[in-house]
Amino acid sequence: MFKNVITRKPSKSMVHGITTVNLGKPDYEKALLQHSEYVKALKGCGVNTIELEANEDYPDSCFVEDTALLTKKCAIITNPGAESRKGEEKEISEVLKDFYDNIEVIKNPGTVEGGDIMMVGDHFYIGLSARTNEEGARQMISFLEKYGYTGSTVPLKEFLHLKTGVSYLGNNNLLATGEFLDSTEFREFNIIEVSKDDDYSANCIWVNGKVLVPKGFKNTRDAIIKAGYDVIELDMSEFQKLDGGLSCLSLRF
Ligand code: CIR
Repeated sequence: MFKNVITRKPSKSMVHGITTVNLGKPDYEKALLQHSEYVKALKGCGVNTIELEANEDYPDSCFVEDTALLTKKCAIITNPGAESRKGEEKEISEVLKDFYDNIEVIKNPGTVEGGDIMMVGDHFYIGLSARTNEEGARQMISFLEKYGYTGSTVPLKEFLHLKTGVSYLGNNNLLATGEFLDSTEFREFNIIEVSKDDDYSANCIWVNGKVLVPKGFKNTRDAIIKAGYDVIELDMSEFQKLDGGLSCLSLRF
């Protein structure tokens, strides 16, 4: 169960956020509305929400997931690999002091972004991507082991982050698409397959029994319902324009 969720309001500067897709610039007002629906949905899952103010200095700062890994026993502050995102993690570190006694920090030359880390019980899968390097993963695994957890790496070929293409929904159910459909790392899971055309919807979040799913992906939604979950659909169009999914917009702990 998650008790708390941290989010950060989108900044006006989000229109300058990093993107690899050709969907146009996000509409800021619409993004604010979608973000408030997202926070409302999380509240409906029974969590306490900590809503941080927008930070205009960082166009991608609403994607707060990338700045830390939060576990039951410790917080690990990441070190973003994207140049324009370096520094986002410092502010989160301040906020986390109210919740954690044990705070660890990933240091250069290691880089890690939270979107590359997927928690499955006490094990953490760490994607090796353009944002998370081997040294960052090595530091992350050694911090995890210090607190009794385990970690392993998963090399990425096409996706931005590990969780762009795979989401753990509990009960051994794994939503997966593209390169992760036949990964040896994930072969013990019940795979809920997301088609290539719908690959944006492989990023969903499980929050206390409910699954938040991006709106407009009927096949994915139906497959998740068929697996026994209550689903909440959310319009994510403005965040999709910046390669951002549902998990990216919060830190859940
Ligand atoms: C970026 O490229 O960093 C942002 N535009 C999107 C970050 C998405 N975050 C995530 O998947 N955890």
